[in-house]
Amino acid sequence: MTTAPTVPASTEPPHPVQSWPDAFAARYRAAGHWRGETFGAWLRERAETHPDRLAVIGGDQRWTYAELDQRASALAAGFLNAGLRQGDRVLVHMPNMPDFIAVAMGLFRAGLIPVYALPAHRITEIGHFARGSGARAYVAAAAHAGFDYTMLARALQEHQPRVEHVWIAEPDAPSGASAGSAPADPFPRLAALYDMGAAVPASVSRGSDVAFLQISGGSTGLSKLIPRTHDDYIYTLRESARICGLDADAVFLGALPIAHNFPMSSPGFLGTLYAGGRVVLAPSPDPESCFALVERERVTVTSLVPPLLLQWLDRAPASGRDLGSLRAIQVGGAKLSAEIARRVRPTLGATLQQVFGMAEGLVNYTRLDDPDELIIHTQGRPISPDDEILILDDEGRPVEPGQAGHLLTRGPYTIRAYHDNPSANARAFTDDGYYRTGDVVRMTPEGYLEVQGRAGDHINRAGEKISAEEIEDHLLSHPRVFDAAVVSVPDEFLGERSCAFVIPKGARPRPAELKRWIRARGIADFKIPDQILFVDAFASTAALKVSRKTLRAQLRARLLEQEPQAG
Ligand code: OOB
Repeated sequence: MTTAPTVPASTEPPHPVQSWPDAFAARYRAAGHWRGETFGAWLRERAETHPDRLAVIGGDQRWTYAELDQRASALAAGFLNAGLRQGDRVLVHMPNMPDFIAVAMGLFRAGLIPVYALPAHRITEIGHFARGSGARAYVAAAAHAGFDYTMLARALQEHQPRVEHVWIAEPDAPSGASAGSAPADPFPRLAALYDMGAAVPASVSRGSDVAFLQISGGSTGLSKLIPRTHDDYIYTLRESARICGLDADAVFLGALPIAHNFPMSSPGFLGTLYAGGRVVLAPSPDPESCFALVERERVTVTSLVPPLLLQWLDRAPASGRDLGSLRAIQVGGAKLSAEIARRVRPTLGATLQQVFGMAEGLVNYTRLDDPDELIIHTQGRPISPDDEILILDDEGRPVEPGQAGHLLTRGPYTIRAYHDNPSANARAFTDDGYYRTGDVVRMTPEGYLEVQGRAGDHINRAGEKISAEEIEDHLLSHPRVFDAAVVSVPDEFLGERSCAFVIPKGARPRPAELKRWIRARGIADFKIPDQILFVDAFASTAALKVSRKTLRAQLRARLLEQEPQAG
């Protein structure tokens, strides 16, 4: 498989590559899955076919396809004029705002490679992504949800001098606000690039090129970088839009952070634009602001995580808003209980679609016309006839039909390797290219998957994935922590929450102090343990050496025994 040609050599970290063996690539092309389309080219094509149709709505912005295309070109030109070169990686750290979409499309157009961080990420995570990707630039919102990203930008440049360029996007100035006053930070404004000339081609990439790096849920240790190609990702957009019935009349509400794979591409904002529909961006996922947008913009589809769905279900009846335009509510990211699933149609008047996917690739959907039983009880079936699914027991043998086992998969849009990470690759992929998802599933006679849980040590907190190991490392950095083990605990609202067992060194610190300590290390808030319990020692067993995995399982069992109603 080929790579983009123009990255200057030697001191550069490896350019992201994504390679399927030739025979597979040939098969996916012959099947028409991979068509050599690129993001830059299809946006231009849409802008030429229906220039005046609305594409993106957010804050006080309403952009047509022609405008989005023009902004993408201006940003592409601006990034290249500043000295970035095709193949360079650019960290994108923005909440749901129209500029996010213009930046993503502008980077694609220039052949630059976005690395998507979530708005909740802080300097530790951003530094990690910058190192891992070798990013040369950082594009962020000025501030969001009370956090100042320009401070983060300063810290990032201090620690990662390779990040030469920073651009800051200002959200809409509230009317009468300090428009025109000089910003307190020294960084150039993204908006200034919109004035640049737009003499760039619609696309400089090939279908087989890596289009962007997505981040993994981080099941062990720190998040890994996931290289996705134009070919493979556009295939999922095309098929997701078809499976979800999106066309030019679709109005998609981006309620979850659109940097996440689910609202990005399943079918998400990209699938909606691919289908010629309209994307509405909610600044926050809270039901009230979302309901107002649904009513005003006649939203037809949105994607939610289970705890958010629960809030929507609780608040919709008394909201006084007209939600009658909603046709489908997609729910994914974490397991949805059947009891809640049942309430969707009667309460929201829309069809539930369960979505079980992962940033590494495989996405499963229940189909809109499936019988209720499948929609309520399963997490759907794969997008593609060429998605290969294995369900294996602990010894690696296929389970009997209908039994639960470890899910492994490969196919036309599931990666074969993480970016530049041999040890993670050795763990996560089999020799014949299957990705070990870490999920435990069973398959119904209809070929639908039911997620039973996770084999690994990560916590799925309302769809946000937390690696136990990563948080233990932060705890262990505290001078009064001797040892720590982080486990998941069932939670009625969040699905799972995190609990840290800590053996103190000398005087026991207060839980609040430990939480402050971890927060001060600059990590996403959702990773801070919900609960901290002090113990004198970890459960001892006959084994002299207990693996952390076993230890976590023991501690979790003990906690559940002691606190059956935990939550
Ligand atoms: C999505 O992507 P990630 O990469 O944040 O997380 C993937 C993991 C899966 O391996 C599974 O453990 C869990 O999230 N998960 C679900 C689920 N959807 C994802 N567990 C149970 N039920 C579901 N419906 O979360 C993601 C990516 C694309 C589309 C949808 C979700």
